[in-house]
Amino acid sequence: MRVLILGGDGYLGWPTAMRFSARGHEVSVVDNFSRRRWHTQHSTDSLTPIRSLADRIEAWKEVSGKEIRTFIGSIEDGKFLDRVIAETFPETVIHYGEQPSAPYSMKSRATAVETQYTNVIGTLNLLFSLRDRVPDCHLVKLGTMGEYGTPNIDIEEGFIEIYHLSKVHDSHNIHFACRIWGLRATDLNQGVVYGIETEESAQDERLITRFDYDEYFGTVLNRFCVQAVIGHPLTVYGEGGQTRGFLNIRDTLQCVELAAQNPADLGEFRVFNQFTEQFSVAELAELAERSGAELGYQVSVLNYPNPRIEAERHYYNAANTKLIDLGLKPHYLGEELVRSMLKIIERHKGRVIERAILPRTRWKPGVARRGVARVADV
Ligand code: NAD
Ligand code: USQ
Repeated sequence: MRVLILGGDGYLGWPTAMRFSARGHEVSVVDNFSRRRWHTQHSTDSLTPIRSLADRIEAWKEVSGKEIRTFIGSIEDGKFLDRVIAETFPETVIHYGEQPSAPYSMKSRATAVETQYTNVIGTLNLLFSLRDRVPDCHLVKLGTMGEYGTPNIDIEEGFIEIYHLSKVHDSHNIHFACRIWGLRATDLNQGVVYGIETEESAQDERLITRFDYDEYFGTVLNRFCVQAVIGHPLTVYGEGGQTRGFLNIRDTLQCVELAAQNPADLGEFRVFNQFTEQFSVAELAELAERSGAELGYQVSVLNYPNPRIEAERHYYNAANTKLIDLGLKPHYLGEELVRSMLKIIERHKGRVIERAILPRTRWKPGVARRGVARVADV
């Protein structure tokens, strides 16, 4: 299969590129390095010492004997994207190339606008290029379980009440394009991902993917594991009853592969819920505490004022049968898995920038400001 991976330098995109390449597919990746740039702007960095994309691709060729093509540019640049689609003529496009973080989007007006623009306009450009160049191509789009929020009802696999807005706009635009142009797409509403290593990246340290723990881009269990290793209290926001769907990074690769191997029909817009288990934040903190203690770390848990606007105690029951029906074999979370993450983190703990851990961005500024706002506030 000719596979084009958008966001192929990212946490999930790079391991996915290696996975498809290892399986003998013809893989091309697009990235504009915005994720690396956002970290530079905040003086933060991946815990793992990731190589440049060019170096990774060279290392992958050495290890596997396989080539991955790269295109450096932005998805919201229609001309660039159209040229890439015309040159690579993909049968499957896997779209990871977005600004993924809700806290980053809530940082300021500028970052909210940037998020909406890069995500919504990027996907829209993609839909037009697919229509004009490769109308039979299967789009596998990474959405989020956050599209549903935490409604007080069971979450089916489909469309209901909304929360994660740029992703929701994407879903509507993709749905519309399937309906009017007959394109085919799978929207993978993914839960929160944890983990570092995949089968391919474990073969050579130069292939490791990024791993973030800062307030904007680190996801909760990844953050807790880093905090456990460096002796920082685990940052449970609010009561810790927030419950989400979670999955191992290895299962992200499995799910995307299953979706690509079993494409939607022409004109079909499918929605799969991509997670394997549900946990509350407090349960994850307890797991990190227990697993850390077994390795001799002194782990404490603290309830911090919640910087987000979210329910801290709520009903949550989401369906996730469709990928299981296609053959997903989950890697379930347990102490052994957390311990193996802690051991990898231990190797890189000298790189932790502790200042980046505590949340500084409030989703709703506490005090209403009157008069002239400072530039930093807007
Ligand atoms: P990531 O930031 O590591 O990867 C995204 C990549 O896309 C980055 O390398 C970035 O530089 C690139 N990119 C962003 N905007 C781009 C643009 N306009 N043009 C070209 N390249 C661009 O994030 P990730 O964690 O790998 O997430 C990938 C996707 O999966 C996102 O859509 C995210 O919302 C979704 N997702 C992630 C998680 C998670 O827990 N990591 C959970 C659910 C859904
Ligand atoms: N949380 C804490 N402490 C922390 C970090 C997070 O209590 O130190 C809580 C948050 O308040 C939230 C939950 O943990 O209730 C999950 O937060 P997260 O930062 O791990 O994940 P989230 O913001 O939901 O975003 C991540 C990805 C995003 C994807 C989403 C899937 O960054 O791209 O869309 O997971 S989901 O959560 O299912 O919407």
